Amino acid sequence: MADGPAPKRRREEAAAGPGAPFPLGSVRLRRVLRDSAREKAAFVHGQVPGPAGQPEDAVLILERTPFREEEIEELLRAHSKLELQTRNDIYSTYRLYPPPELSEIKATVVYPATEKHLQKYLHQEVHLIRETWEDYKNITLPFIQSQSFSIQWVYNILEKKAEADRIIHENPDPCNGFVLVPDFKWNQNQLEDLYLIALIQRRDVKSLRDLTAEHLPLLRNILQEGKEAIRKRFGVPGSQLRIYLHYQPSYYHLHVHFTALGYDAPGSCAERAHLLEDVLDNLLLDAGYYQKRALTFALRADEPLLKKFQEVGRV
Ligand code: M7G
Repeated sequence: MADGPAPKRRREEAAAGPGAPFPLGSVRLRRVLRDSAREKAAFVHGQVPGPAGQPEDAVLILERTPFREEEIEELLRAHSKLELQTRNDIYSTYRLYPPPELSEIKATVVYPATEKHLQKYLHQEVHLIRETWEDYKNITLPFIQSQSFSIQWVYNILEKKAEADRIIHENPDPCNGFVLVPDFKWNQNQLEDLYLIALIQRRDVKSLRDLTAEHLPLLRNILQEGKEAIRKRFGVPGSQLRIYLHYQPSYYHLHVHFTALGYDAPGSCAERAHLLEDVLDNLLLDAGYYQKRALTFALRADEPLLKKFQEVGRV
């Protein structure tokens, strides 16, 4: 399950910027990891032939995109087929087949994918953990040091080796600076599901657990400059943004999520999201707040970290 650094070929591709598109047409479907009717998304394990012809794993996330207001009239007018399904009194339902240019599917590819990526998207039961500071030091920290997702993609953004043209705002200060980019989860076509992330320039802060009063200027910059940049670029005021950190994150390089308040973003639930303004207040009240209090998070049934907590009778 160890992920370690991204394979060399992947790093070179990423460093070189966008290369040839992933060969979606030659994917062999292995299994559907998760299929969410509510999110209108399928998470799929597929394989493509690697450089020596051997099958290599990929994760594909296929999502139906939200409607755009300016396209709705065209969608109703220019459909290629319309089938009446049922009619009852004043109610009726139809199958409407849109023309190809209005039936976009957002496809996100992780390739080559590790076993840990496959696990991340596999639907499983979840359990709540209440992690004390001692648990963090004795169980979680050694675990995340031994195995966590590669953060090469973060360094590529910070070093302008990838996504440089997507940067919305940058504060280059090595200690209190950050880069704001659209999150992979957002296709930028509509504001309803607006989603950006701020990645800090410094590389020594893994997560919420590392934060102390020393980081207040950095966090204030992210809050103020991030809100201002989003207002300027997208016209969305700070009062309509949900600005938060995840605990546990998937990637242990501190980052802050900015999502549209009206969007029920994955991971914005009470057991994972910590509002940035609350984090600031907590650190003002007590510089060592996050090295003292217990934090709650959910883990999927077969995650090795859950096993570690079970071994010492903490679950
Ligand atoms: P997280 O809290 O560490 O984990 O957030 P999560 O993925 O379980 O939410 C990391 C965020 O970075 C997520 O919102 C991802 O969608 C986003 N993300 C991940 N990758 C690999 C990339 C990337 O390469 N580029 C961009 N722009 N966003 C990414």
